[in-house]
Amino acid sequence: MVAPCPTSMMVRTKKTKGMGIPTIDLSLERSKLSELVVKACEEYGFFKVVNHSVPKEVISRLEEEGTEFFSKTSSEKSQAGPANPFGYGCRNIGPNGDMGHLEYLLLHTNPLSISERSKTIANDPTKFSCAVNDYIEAAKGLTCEILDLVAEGLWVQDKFSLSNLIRDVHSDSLLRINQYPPVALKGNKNWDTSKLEAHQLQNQNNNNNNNNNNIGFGEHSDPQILTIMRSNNVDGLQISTHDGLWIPVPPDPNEFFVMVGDALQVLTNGRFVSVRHRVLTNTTKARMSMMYFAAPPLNWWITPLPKMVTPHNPSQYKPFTWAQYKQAAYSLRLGDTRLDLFKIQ
Ligand code: GA4
Repeated sequence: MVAPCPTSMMVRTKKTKGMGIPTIDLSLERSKLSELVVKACEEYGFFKVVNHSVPKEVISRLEEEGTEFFSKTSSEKSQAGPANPFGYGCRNIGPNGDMGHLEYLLLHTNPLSISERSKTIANDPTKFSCAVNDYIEAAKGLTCEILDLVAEGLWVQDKFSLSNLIRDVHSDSLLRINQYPPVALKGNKNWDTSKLEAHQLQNQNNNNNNNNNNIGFGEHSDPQILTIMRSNNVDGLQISTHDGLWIPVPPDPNEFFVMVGDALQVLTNGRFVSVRHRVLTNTTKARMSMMYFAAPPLNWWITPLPKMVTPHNPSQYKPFTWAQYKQAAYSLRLGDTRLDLFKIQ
């Protein structure tokens, strides 16, 4: 378990290598922290947190389990699949033909479902379940801390109104571990992103049906409220700015990246915009990433927080349940902007 929300935190934001990604230091005093979390959510829908309270050992235990699983033979791994939607998947993403250069484990965070799944995933299912459950608890704690800061920064009366959405035992949150094998470049040298500056990336491949072979995970936004992501020290993640510029995100194995999802866009009535992101494969090294996707229970309604709706700023979205939104997401392609279906014209 992660310690409850720290009482004293402050913020320091800095730009990551001049690329503009905000970094927020959670260990400092609280006063301006919420303001800066809101600013980062508004400007990028994405930021990095440092000095969080997730123990290193919780991270390394899950990383070890991931490494052990992905090093198994294909036929051993396929015992844990197919991922429809949960379990082991290889190259297929979702049910509508999207593909990427990756293999993954996609798990529901319900402890019973994890203990059942772990029997097909790990030689030592108890050790696997413990590593997964501890990581989920820690990621959930961090997510709640950030959502409480968001609520405070937006001056929402009930400080816990956002974190309560994911604290519920019936929360539909997910955990995903992705492994991207190294992929050699096919001719096009421009795809060596490590040598490219952000402005050179701007107009490259804004869609998912590219002829290049280095798309690990195609461009999309996450449907959930918030995503907490970390990876090993191998690059590949890129985020899109509001004006369509692709920015590479340097990996940082000890820290977490936070992404605004579609549901938080709705809850804030469009004040935050979910971040579009993608992963390109590395030419020499395997990238392993782990994501906690924070979601409410299936039958909960997603509507803008009352504070975010005024006569001058009416609700932009028709009310929908999380189950309805998921159904829409799974009926569309990965890169589609599914929120359009729920927009009030
Ligand atoms: C994107 C975020 C999460 O990885 C995920 C993905 C899901 C899947 O891989 O099964 C989806 C994708 C994600 C969005 C649209 C639908 C559903 C694939 C897809 C085409 C687990 C999720 O919740 O939505």
